[in-house]
Amino acid sequence: MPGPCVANSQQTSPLPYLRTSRVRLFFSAGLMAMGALLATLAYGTAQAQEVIRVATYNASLYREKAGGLRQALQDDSNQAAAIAAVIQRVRPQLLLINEFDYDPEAAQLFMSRYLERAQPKGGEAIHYPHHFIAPSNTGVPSGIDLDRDGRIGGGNDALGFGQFPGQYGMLVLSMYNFDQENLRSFRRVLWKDMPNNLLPPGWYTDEALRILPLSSKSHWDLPIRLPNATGTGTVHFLVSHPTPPGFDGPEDRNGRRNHDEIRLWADYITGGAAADYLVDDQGKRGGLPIGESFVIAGDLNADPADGGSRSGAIAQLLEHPTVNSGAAKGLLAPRSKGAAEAAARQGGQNLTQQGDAALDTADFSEGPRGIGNLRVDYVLASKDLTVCRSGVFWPASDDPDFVLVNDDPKMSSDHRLVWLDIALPGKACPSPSDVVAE
Ligand SMILES: [Ca+2]
Ligand SMILES: [Ca+2]
Ligand SMILES: [Ca+2]
Repeated sequence: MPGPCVANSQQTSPLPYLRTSRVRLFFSAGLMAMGALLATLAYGTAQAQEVIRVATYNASLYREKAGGLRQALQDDSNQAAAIAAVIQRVRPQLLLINEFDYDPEAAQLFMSRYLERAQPKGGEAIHYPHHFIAPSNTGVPSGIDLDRDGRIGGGNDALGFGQFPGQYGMLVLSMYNFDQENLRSFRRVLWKDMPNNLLPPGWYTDEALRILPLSSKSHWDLPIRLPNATGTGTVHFLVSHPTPPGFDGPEDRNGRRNHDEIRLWADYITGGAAADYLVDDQGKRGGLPIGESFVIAGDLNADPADGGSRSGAIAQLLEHPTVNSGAAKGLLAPRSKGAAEAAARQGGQNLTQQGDAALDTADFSEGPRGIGNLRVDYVLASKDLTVCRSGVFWPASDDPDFVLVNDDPKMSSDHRLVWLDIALPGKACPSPSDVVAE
């Protein structure tokens, strides 16, 4: 059942389809604590009172036609049930779902018919009082032959690759309220307006450059209000889904766009002059004020060592001076036994990769045109935030949860859920004796 709207949220929000309820926030706090306690027993979850669990999950909840996802969710979708089961096991308080077709009704259906019902192999039902969904550039016709195949139309000529407007969109679910006055989106920033961009030389016409956005889906800054000793503190949830670097030619237009989509957030968290070109869809210029806390989340389609992204693409964030280094590339970087085991079991391209297979987050093909498994899904905290634990939900083959992934993209997704536990403002991490290594 959809949560009731705060009366003025539609008017005050610069972006559509924010649903929130303060009544439910208080009501759900008790349930959340109880759910967290149960989850501690089942899955070793850290205490929700001390930490916030932030996650990203490319859930492959897209379909081939507009309305297809809604239809699939109205019928009983085994795939959606498996995705919900994973979310119920990990129980993040703040979650980005990538590849969720833009459809507010589908978002309601996914919550009410899947997350809010205990799923086979899942945990307790989980209720998110707040969610955010908004239009995506994917599938929006450009009217221009962007891929230069001599015809106008189809997914490759859309503002972002997609068969219909909103395919492969994004959905954010939250236990905490959004700061509705300060939501920002960067869906309309033009690629040509980024200084020193990597636009493929000579590929796009002037006509194309006048309309081609940088963001293939959208980039959202969702300020989340977290409880702290003095009331609330804000963490900016910076979410996106840069285009995959393949599916193009020697001009590497997608690899170049992927690099620059990642750079948008790097410039944003640098702030100052570096972000001066960024004008959000609400008309406000500039990046994140210095000193603000943030968490960057998403399938960023770039592995630090392997795959087809531009050299240094993800390093723009992993090496950024304001990003928590230990949780980005150190001992607290999210990893799993299942990923390491899958790389060895699946062999092929995985055997010649350079990166640590335990850090992989996506089970890609080892076929003739495959690239093997990669680390592409990230939750990156700002340096001022204390990261307590991290993980990737990728069960090993001797784990009963393995059926939720099963080396089969159709079982749930070709990506795995990635999470960080971050100490709430003014709180410390749970004592080391409570910490269970994932
Ligand atoms: Ca074309
Ligand atoms: Ca694979
Ligand atoms: Ca790998």
